[in-house]
Amino acid sequence: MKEWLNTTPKAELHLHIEGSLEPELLFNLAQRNGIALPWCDVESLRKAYDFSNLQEFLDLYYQGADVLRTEQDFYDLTWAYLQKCKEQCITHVEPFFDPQTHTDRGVSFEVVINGINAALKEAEHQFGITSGLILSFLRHLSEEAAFKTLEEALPYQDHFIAVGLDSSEVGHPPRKFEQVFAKARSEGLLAVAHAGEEGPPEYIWEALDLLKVVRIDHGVRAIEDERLMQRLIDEQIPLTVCPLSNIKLCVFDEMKQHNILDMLDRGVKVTVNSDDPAYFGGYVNENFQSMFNHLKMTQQQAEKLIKNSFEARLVK
Ligand code: ES4
Ligand code: ZN
Repeated sequence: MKEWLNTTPKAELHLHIEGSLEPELLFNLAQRNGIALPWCDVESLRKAYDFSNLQEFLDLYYQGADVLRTEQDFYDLTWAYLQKCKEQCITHVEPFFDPQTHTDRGVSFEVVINGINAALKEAEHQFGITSGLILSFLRHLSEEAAFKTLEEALPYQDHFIAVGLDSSEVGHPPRKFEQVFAKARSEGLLAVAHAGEEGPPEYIWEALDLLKVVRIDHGVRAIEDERLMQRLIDEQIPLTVCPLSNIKLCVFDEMKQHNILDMLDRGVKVTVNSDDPAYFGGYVNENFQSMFNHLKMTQQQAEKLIKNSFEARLVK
């Protein structure tokens, strides 16, 4: 099974590039930039990756991102992820980046997007990995702040294809961002949003009806709302599910309880993704491997999940 997994072309549609920052690279970049870290070594940092909810993870994730300062840092971060893609036979990626995480601490938008974009282009050239970048707004910040970010981003529109919505979900419903998503769509961008990870099914309805997203990130709580399930099935709206992430953030207590295969068997267009692989214990193949081990996934189900990912691409 491992051999088949390692050699079958796959796509990844839910990956935060900042969440692919492995502790080793984090320490290297801190040293290169003369930044003091609160952890004494790589092992003690890894030990801190023990979360009981989304917010506990986000606090560490934003702290980790502080070592990213220069265009070269963003290039190296993205390049390391793309090397992993090559190893795991991931041939198409649609990564998120969170510009506000960087611009709010004085790193310019241009530095961030140019570093990421240069690595994506080089990987297409060297490895044939295709990609489409997604600019994600931080939902714990205001809609006005998202508007400012969009304005800054529009001159670089040829470097990204869509807008997304991430960070602390509960208390920050999609409806808070209705106007800025309308503006982004009017500029020709596609829309996706995290919804139904920790938040209720209502947030998934809002993402679809108010933000007009073409894909839902996570969406696992849709299973609590039968009418929503029927809509996802009827309209074949893709969900970018991240099984290991959901276990690490206690959305499900253990992998055995994950609902991804129940959704798949009911006809929902679910896909398998890694979310923040450096923090959650694995890339796409480790997510599939865990599903084989704990959910008794068949190869046929895995093939369908992979096919779904290619069909759910924004860049076709
Ligand atoms: C995230 Cl797992 C998750 N959920 C929401 N926002 C995020 N940003 C990075 N990872
Ligand atoms: Zn995510």
